[in-house]
Amino acid sequence: MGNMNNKEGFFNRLKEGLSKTRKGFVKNVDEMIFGEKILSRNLFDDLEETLIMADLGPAFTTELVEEMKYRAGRKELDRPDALKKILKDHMREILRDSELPLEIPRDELYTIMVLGVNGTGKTTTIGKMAHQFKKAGYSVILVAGDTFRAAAIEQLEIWSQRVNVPLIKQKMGADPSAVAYDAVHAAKSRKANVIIIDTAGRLHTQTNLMEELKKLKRIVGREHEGAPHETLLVLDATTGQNAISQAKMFNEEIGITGLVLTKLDGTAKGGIVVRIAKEMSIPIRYIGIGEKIDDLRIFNSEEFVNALFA
Ligand SMILES: Nc1nc2c(ncn2[C@@H]2O[C@H](COP(=O)(O)OP(=O)(O)O)[C@@H](O)[C@H]2O)c(=O)[nH]1
Ligand SMILES: [Mg+2]
Repeated sequence: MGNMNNKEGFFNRLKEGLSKTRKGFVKNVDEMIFGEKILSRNLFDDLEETLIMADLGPAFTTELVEEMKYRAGRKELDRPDALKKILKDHMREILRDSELPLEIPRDELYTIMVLGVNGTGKTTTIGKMAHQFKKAGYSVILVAGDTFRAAAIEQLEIWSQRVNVPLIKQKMGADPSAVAYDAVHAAKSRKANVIIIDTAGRLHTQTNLMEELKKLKRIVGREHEGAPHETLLVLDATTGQNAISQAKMFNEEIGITGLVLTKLDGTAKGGIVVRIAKEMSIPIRYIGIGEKIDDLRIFNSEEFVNALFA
């Protein structure tokens, strides 16, 4: 019973985190369909506009509306509310392809490098991940690879104290590769399971940042075979098209193996998750639904769609 309540509380918190998108996009869809007795051209146009507004993206939207029109033409849809089921089913189908949670082995060193533009939520996500990993019984080491600002090192240090995991750091301005080098060796001698490396995110168009990140990746790989096992890009869901451009840019330059979409609680355009799933073939590992320590969720397509339409 207690477990039941826990599960329910967990789901309710996700619902709450997605409430802006539900109140915006889902409510719009409902209002549009409600009271309509026939499937009309206008209805399809309105729906198309709503999906675009909620950032589900042109590829998904066009495909979906085309299918709806096709099925309406074949008289397979009797009432407007049949559209909502098609929308949900399509979302599920697209999102399922992007669902692939991280699998971290128990008895080997696993290295995660966290990338992203300033302010997307890298450091916060690292703190939340460290908390989850620790709860799951892994020994974690955090690495202050954003040496560009003193405040960035301090922020990660606060998380390391809060979660009670060690931090490897050097002074501000130090070479991030040198910090990561130390961390890999510390992890080996302490027999730690997981290393999470924070990085700087000043302007992604700056070539020297990309060079620095490439070097960091190379050094980590040189010091430990197969590392980094995960190159995780953190995207701010409130930034829409920018998030897509950043994903493409970082993927071309560095190679990205997983995505995190943060701040879904802060936007009515949570459809961006669908857009990213449709346009990028990189798994979405986590979603951020708030600033608190438990507000990072392993991405689960079914849960996401259910919470959105609940
Ligand atoms: N509402 C909300 N805020 C978040 C989330 N993730 C991060 N933040 C906030 O975003 C701001 C920037 O985060 P930070 O981790 O410093 O970003 P970084 O520059 O990429 O390291 C902080 O105020 C965080 O608390 C989220 O999922 N939801
Ligand atoms: Mg940071």
